[in-house]
Order: sequence, then C-alpha cells, then structure tokens
Amino acid sequence: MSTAATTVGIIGAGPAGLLLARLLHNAGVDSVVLELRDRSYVERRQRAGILEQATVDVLRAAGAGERLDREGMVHDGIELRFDGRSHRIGFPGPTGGRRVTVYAQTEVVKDLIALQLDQGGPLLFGAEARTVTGADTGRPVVHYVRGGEEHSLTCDYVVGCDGFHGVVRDAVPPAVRTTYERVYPYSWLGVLAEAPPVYDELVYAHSPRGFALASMRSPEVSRLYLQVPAGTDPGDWPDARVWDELDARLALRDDPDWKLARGRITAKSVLPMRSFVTEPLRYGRVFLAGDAAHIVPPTGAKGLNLAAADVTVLAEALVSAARDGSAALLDAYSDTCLRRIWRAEHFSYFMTTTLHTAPGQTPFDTRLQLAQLERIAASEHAGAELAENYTGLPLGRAVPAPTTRLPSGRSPQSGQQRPAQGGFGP
Ligand code: RFL
Ligand code: PHB
Repeated sequence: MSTAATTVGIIGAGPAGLLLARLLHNAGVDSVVLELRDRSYVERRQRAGILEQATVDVLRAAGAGERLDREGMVHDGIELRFDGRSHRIGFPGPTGGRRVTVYAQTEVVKDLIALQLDQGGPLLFGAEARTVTGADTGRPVVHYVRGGEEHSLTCDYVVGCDGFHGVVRDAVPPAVRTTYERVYPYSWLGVLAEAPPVYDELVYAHSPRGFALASMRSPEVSRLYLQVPAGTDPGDWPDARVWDELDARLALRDDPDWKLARGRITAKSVLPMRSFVTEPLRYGRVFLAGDAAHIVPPTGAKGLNLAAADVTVLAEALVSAARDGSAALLDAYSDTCLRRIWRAEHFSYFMTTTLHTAPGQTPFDTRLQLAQLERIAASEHAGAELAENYTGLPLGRAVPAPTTRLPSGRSPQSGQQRPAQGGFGP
C-alpha cells in the first residue's frame, strides 16, 4: 500500500478529466489523473464527433488545437431529411457566426493524452478508483488499485470525471443527492465505414422506418447510425442489412435511384439512449463533471461539449481557490453548470423524441413530429432556435443566471450576476 498527495485528484481520462488536467497544468496547479483502462483502449473508444464552437475555442486556448485546426472539418449547417425531402438548417446567420467542427472524440483524447504525458502531471493508466473518503473534510482521499496493489491519493480536491459507470458519484451521500432519469425504448446501431460521407454536412433523417444519422470522420470515412429496438444484438445486423436500411431511411422522393456509397464496415456497436442528471455537482471537496454527472441521448451531439464546458468552469474555480484561497467560484460551480446542463438535456430530448419513432407511436404522434420538423424548416425563428442550441451557448454566458426584471426591462444593479468567466474561456 502506497500513499501520495496532490492538489487535484482527477478520476477518469476521458475528455473531461484530460481537459481539466490540461487547464490546471497551464495555470500551474498540479493534479494526478487515475484511469481504469489502458491507453490504447481509451484512445480507440468510438464516441462523439461534433465539437461546438466553444469547445474548439477552449481546446485551442489550452494548447490542444493544432491538429484539430488542421484536420477538423468545419460545418456551417446540418440537413434535416423528413417525408423524403431535404431541408438545410444554416448556423452562422442566426447565431452570430457560430459553426461546429467534425473532429472525433478519439482524436481529442489522443491529443490531450500526448500533451499530458509530454508536459503535464502524472496520468496513471490501469488505476481503478474504488472509493473516495473524507469528501466533507479538508483532505479527501482516493483509494485505488493498480497492478494488483492498493494505493491512496490524498488531495485538496477530488473531481469525478469517471463517466456514467464511475464510483465518485457515490461519495455524495444519498440524502443530499437528487437524480433525474429517462431511459428511451430504442438504441442506436453505430457503424464506422470506409465510405465517403453521404453529403458534405450531417444528415438527420426522420422516416417511417425510424431515425438515421449520416455523419463522418474524414472525406473517406463515414460514421452512420440507425435507430434499433433497445436490446438489439449487433449480430442481427449483417453489413448488407445496415446499408439497405440506411438507403431506405435516407431515401429521397425526388431522386428514387439515390443510394449511399458503400464500403467496408470496420466497427459496429449498439448504444443505449438515456437522459440522466444528478444534483448537486459538488459535495464538500468532491466535484462531478461530464458523464459522471449527466448523460444525454446523442441526437443533439451535446455530451462531449457539456463535459468540456463543466471542466472549463471548474478549472477556473479550482485555480481561484488554489491561488487566492477564494471559494466563491467553487461554490457557484454546481448552479452555473446545471443551467447549461438542463438546456442541453431539453434540446437532446427534443431532438430525440422529434426524430425517432417510439414503439407504439400512433399516426397522430407522427403527424405532430412532421409538423414540428416542417416548422423548423420553414420558419427562420424555429430554425434559429435549433441552430443556437446545436452550435451551443458561448462559454461564460452559458444560460444567464435569473435576474429580477425591473419595470423598465433592465436588470437591477445588485442583480445576481454570474461571476465573470475568463482565464480559460474564449
Ligand atoms: P468518459 O468519456 O466516459 O470518460 C470516463 C473515463 O473514466 C474512466 N473510469 C475510471 N477511471 C478510474 N477509476 C474508475 N473507477 C473509473 N470508472 C471509469 C473510464 O475508463 C473513462 O476513460 O466521460 P467524460 O470524460 O465525461 O466524456 C463524456 C463523453 O465521452 C460523452 O458525453 C460523449 O461521448 C457523448 N457523445 C457525444 N457528445 C458530443 O458532444 N457530441 C457527439 O457528437 C456525441 N456523440 C456520444 C456521441 C456518445 C456516444 N455513445 C457511445 C454513448 C455518440 C455516441 C455513439
Ligand atoms: C458522430 O459523428 O458520432 C455524431 C454526430 C452527431 C450526433 C451524434 C454522433 O448527434
């Protein structure tokens, strides 16, 4: 059994933990990252593909933007396909110039791991956190196992970036914790294919056969998703069935001969869909960030971006506490992030329930979905609402804290202003 100490103990080397470690390192605050899996597993896990403008900006500001700027594909809109027709929703016009970037989570993680190993503090792979004790004391302790041996890490602060199945959430006593959850009755079958993208932007398709999404990883590689029943075995989906179903769900009325370009499928998996939030994001000196605190169904492309937003806010708060002993930003962390989180929860739920076909869905339900999609396609205002949510709120102006409205429409001088962001944000 060995013991060590650090300022910030970070559990999990996904995007949340790695970006937090990087931001702290840049500000001169030391940390140790403990990661259950080995490096190649973490670097290969196929997940998100879309980075909001604010996520790109924070990665750049953190010194992790070099390859992203070279290889990321900037997109100015998406295509909604329903009733056999395409409708483009443009982003920069209604959002004051915001766009999204297609750059896979695998690449973000590779870039951050390389920087951490080269310049940052310790990043220990194969280190499984078991428990965190003393959350409500001045020195919480992480108990972990590595190489079959037990170790402990004493910290000023512990941050659970250990994803939905992590253990740090359990350091928050049930009596102070509230969780909100919705499990959807369908999953996504996701494939990676050596085939050029369907179109130069992402296509989100509503069809009588269920939802389909055509995304991409590069000009030569497609990332494609199909709605399937919850509990589907990927073995029931041989490659030809995947392609046929994509052709059927993405079909265009005016071009009945249109088909996807097919290629070798190199990965295939089924992903359950869930919405989940635990509140608060802090107990004593233990904090939660990213998927450890909240899950969204992937239809809104929000999970990775929320994780980046959480740790951007948290890094600034930890630096302020470590440098000046000021607890104000740490005290505000949970409320600050929860406003953005609930906005993203709503958008992800909205995108999911508007585009998927639920078991037992009635023709009435389908007509309502199509009416909503038509409204988004036809109305500048409804399109702008989607564009604003999809491209994400700028960091630092997440969702403004509620202020009392004066009769004149101006905020009171003493209104609850969110503490100024700065330092890490754009
Ligand atoms: P992660 O990435 O799950 O990382 C958690 C890390 O913690 C480790 N861990 C432990 N380490 C030590 N001790 C323990 N006891 C531990 N328990 C766990 C794990 O091994 C892991 O390395 O969480 P993080 O960092 O919060 O990042 C969240 C994102 O990964 C996630 O929200 C996104 O991938 C969600 N998501 C998307 N988000 C977007 O913003 N845009 C997208 O386009 C998008 N597409 C997606 C997605 C998620 C998907 N899946 C697989 C659900 C598409 C899909 C298909
Ligand atoms: C992806 O490229 O993996 C991706 C894109 C958009 C989503 C979800 C996943 O909404």
